[in-house]
Amino acid sequence: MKLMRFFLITLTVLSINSYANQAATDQVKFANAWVKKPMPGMQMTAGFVEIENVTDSSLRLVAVRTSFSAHSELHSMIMVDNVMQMRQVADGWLIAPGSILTLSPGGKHVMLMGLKQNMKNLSEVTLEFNIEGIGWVAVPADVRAPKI
Ligand SMILES: [Cu+2]
Repeated sequence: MKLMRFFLITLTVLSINSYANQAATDQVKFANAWVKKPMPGMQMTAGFVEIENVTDSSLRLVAVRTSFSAHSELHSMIMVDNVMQMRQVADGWLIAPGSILTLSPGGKHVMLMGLKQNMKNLSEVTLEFNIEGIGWVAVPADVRAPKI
């Protein structure tokens, strides 16, 4: 009984410190998470995901992080003098109630920089997303070559 209580307390602390608890992750649904297999010699790549807000209020994706990249940023694409450029977004992205935020090639994406050497050998990695008011949520993502 005492041991059980110890485990429960430990679990609670862990979920507050590192990941959102199950009740919190029930507020968002993640789908189609994947990371582009980096080009040979490249230290950066991009990640994509669909995040659905299944609550009645707005949510905001504010940050991303991984254990295999030194820096991770949220990027959007904008036109500058007829040239597409990517920019880090300052305040993340709002996800309206019931809507899906889509990160996909050519559009919004997760920029992963300073990749660890072994990353190109992995077929699955973990992306962590920070949703304001919920906290960090870990999402498994396939590593795959982009469709050409
Ligand atoms: Cu980018």
